[in-house]
Amino acid sequence: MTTTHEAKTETAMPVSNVQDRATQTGVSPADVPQDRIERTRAAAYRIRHHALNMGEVQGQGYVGQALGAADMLATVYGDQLRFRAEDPHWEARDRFLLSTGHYAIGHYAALAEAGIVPIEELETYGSDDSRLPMSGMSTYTPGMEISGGSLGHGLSIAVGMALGLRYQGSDSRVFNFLSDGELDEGSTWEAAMGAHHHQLGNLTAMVDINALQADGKTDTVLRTEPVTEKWESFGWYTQRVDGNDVGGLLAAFDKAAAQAAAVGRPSVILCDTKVGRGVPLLENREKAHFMRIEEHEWQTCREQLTAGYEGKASA
Ligand SMILES: Cc1ncc(C[n+]2csc(CCOP(=O)(O)OP(=O)(O)O)c2C)c(N)n1
Ligand SMILES: [Mg+2]
Repeated sequence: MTTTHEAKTETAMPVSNVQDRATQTGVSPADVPQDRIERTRAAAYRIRHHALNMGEVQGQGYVGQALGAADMLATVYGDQLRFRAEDPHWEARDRFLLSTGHYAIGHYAALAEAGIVPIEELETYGSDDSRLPMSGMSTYTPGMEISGGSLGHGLSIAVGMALGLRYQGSDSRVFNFLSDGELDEGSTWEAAMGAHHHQLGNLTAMVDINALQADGKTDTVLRTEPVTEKWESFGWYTQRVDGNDVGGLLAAFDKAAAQAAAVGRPSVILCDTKVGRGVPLLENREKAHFMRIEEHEWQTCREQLTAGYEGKASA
């Protein structure tokens, strides 16, 4: 590995981010305070940086997805999710379910950023005996609620959890992270129908629409558009945002929370993202689903990431 592995900004998320949900009232990106945007953008930068360092250990991996989804993960973990870093099983926590097991690299980076997994441990990613296997496993990793490698099951589990929490009188929320490939699965739509039927206002789904799947572009594998209308017709409160715009994401998550409390129906945030986002070298790479990155390229990736972040941060 090369040496420059320190993320540029040192401030980490609060170790425990139990927060007053009533304060989250922004309804459009313009309403979201700038310091909240900057804090989330900095967290997303660090998540991307961690993901590059982890990818370098193996020389390859699902790095493009981690870079693309970093803004979504930073928004959820840094701003929305209720958890206690020192007690990942805390009963009153919100649940974050990663149904796309192969996105684990990005999720581990977010868990490290949240203080749930030590940052030093990230370099064990994908190695024998590591708690951080290539595909997310609930029995291995603190904060990993489900084993999600078999795609299309996450939303069904989320529906069950949301129902169970409601029966228990809990105000915990359930967040499910899906990929656009998971929209090919019939089970996703069964779960969507069930969530609406049971008026699960405590459930928020977010879909990473990176327009890519293992076998190629989503619209050539199985066309899922018009995605927004599909979720709407299933009765969900539906928003579609630029998934790489932190201000828009924060506003959308705020609206989802407010909507859920008001009418008790599930929310979905459809996030259009770019694979490899933040690292131009990787943004247009062929075979982006599972990237092979040469030894000499990793440092360039980190430099491009930092240059882009600093440019944005001073804009
Ligand atoms: C039920 C199931 N079918 C097939 C696979 C094989 N598989 C792994 S990743 C993947 C692509 C799914 O699409 P998406 O998550 O959108 O891909 P990405 O954006 O990460 O390229 C597939 C088909 C699987 N893991 N589970
Ligand atoms: Mg995809």
